[in-house]
Amino acid sequence: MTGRIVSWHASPSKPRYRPPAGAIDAHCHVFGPQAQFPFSAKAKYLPEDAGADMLFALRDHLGFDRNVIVQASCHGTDNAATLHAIARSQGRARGVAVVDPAISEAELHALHAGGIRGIRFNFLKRLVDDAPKDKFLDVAARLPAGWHVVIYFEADILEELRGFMDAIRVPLVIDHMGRPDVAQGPGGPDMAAFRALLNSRDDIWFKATCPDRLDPARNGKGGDPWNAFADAVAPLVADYPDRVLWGTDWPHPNMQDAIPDDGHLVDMIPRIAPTADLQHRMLVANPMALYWTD
Ligand code: 0GY
Repeated sequence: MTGRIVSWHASPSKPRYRPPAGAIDAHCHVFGPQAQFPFSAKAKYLPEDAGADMLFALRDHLGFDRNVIVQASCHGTDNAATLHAIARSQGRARGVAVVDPAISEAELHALHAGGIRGIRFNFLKRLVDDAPKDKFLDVAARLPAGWHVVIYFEADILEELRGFMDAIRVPLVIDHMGRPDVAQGPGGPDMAAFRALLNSRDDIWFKATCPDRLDPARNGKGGDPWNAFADAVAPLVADYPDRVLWGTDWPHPNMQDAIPDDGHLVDMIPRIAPTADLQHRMLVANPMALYWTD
């Protein structure tokens, strides 16, 4: 791979929407800095550095208080960059790790001490070489108390993953709602399948994230204001208000051809969560319950 990628907006706008006090960006990443935290030899993309200080400057610019940093695939199972960012946050960040399923109990507890509260299983073939379900189930059964599993998959494999997800006995958090085709509308087959998953147990949470990935019409260019995303996602937030999280997805891995303006992403919040009560649950109460109970 040659040429490191920039996938984030250089000067995101100031959002018109002001998040409530204590608001948490519950899906973001850090990249490097590479000199200190090299990328994985198996990385499928090679980004420019986007480290903790950049993330925290964006947090303040957008009016947020805290971050949940999700280990990005470009760092493989070495969580040092994520742990470093959490350590620099003065208690204002927690994280989700990606681990070798053979990880020891002692290493899991060291991650807990470093602010990790979950692990992520990534099923996107363009991001990871393999996703061994049997090994994932083994490690999911050995997590420290209070942890959860974050799963990233696309809508076309939801049914195939149902048995696997059923077998995980800790709470699940689904990245980007399992990437439904929002153009199908709120009652389309992808949203119906996702609702069936949510209805199958009461400890599955989801991130109402990524209009830029799911509804690529706008992406910082003005024009179509992500209407399909708002139409499909607002009913889901209304129906599952205690199970929804929100995040920027900064630095937007792999979005270099359609980089979203983070201010515009924040301005989507009142369109999917129109009341102060919904906003407080999605941005404060729900992520606090998952990430800051101890
Ligand atoms: C996201 C989405 C993507 C990338 C990763 O770990 C990653 O590299 O999650 C993607 O390319 O869809 O949520 O960050």
